[in-house]
Amino acid sequence: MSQEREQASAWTSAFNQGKFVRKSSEFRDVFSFNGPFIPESNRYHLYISHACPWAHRTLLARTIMGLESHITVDVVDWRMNHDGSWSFNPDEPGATKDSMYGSRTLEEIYQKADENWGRNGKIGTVPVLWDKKLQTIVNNESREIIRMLSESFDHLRSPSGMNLAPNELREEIDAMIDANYETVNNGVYKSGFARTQDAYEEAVVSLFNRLDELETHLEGRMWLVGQGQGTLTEADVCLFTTLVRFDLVYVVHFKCNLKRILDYPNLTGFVNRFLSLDGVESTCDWNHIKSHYFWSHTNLNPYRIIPLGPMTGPHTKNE
Ligand SMILES: N[C@@H](CCC(=O)N[C@@H](CS)C(=O)NCC(=O)O)C(=O)O
Repeated sequence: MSQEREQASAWTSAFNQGKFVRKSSEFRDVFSFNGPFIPESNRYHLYISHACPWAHRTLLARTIMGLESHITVDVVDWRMNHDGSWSFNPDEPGATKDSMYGSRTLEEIYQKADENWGRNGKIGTVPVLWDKKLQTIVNNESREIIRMLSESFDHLRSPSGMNLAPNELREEIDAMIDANYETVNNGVYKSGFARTQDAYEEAVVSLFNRLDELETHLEGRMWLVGQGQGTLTEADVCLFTTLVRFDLVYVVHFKCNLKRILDYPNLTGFVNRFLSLDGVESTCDWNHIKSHYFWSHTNLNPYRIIPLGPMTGPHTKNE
């Protein structure tokens, strides 16, 4: 069987068991100093949603590396349309217009990159890394985008910016990101979008098993990988964007309620430590995060009621 057919058959089998299966990203080009996507200042643009944990990774990498003056950003409205597509709504606080083309929807951006886009029934996701010069999408897979920044934008990093994937830690970083991806990052979605009791329980149990392991792992450590107390890396970025949404959204909306992050002292310490890094707090739009999930997934929350709580957690700090 071809690899593609094998994947399709695995997808159907998981779907038939009531499991949530994430679609794969379509644009997978990488930067190269030999072209066509040469890493240069003011050539690339990020389309993100503040609600989305995957897009948040890319905004964080840009902030922590100090690349704000080299890579521009637009932010979609937190309201995801019924078909899963995103719109621009400059009237919404925290959202922007499409500063490149004044598009109404992110679908228009995908169509510019692929004229057949839309005919295949696919809906574009955030984040999108856009090349302003060649007017196309370079990549729309968050993990690859942050690695491309670590690898190819290091020469533009600000003096106080950090490289989030030092060579000597790459293997450890990748293993940590892998270990957290299906269980935690995607695990919350697998729990929330499960369509059978068994699929839900399988997801939520492996999610909390992994959180328990991470709680132990972080004992006496600041960051997930590296010697001693650890070094801040992409692995922390990838875990943080899920954990910071957990108590605010996932506990209720995705039924991830065996415990809260607040019940885990080391994970709570990790979230607070990460939040106190320069510029990080300003990348967290609590209203976009919370409103997006409860409003957008009407299959889970048909009346779009947004819970008042929780009354504790990082989102209450500036209220
Ligand atoms: N694999 C992608 C996942 C991106 C993703 O699923 N983004 C969500 C928002 S959290 C999205 O745009 N969903 C729209 C849809 O699926 O139609 C990545 O990590 O970049």
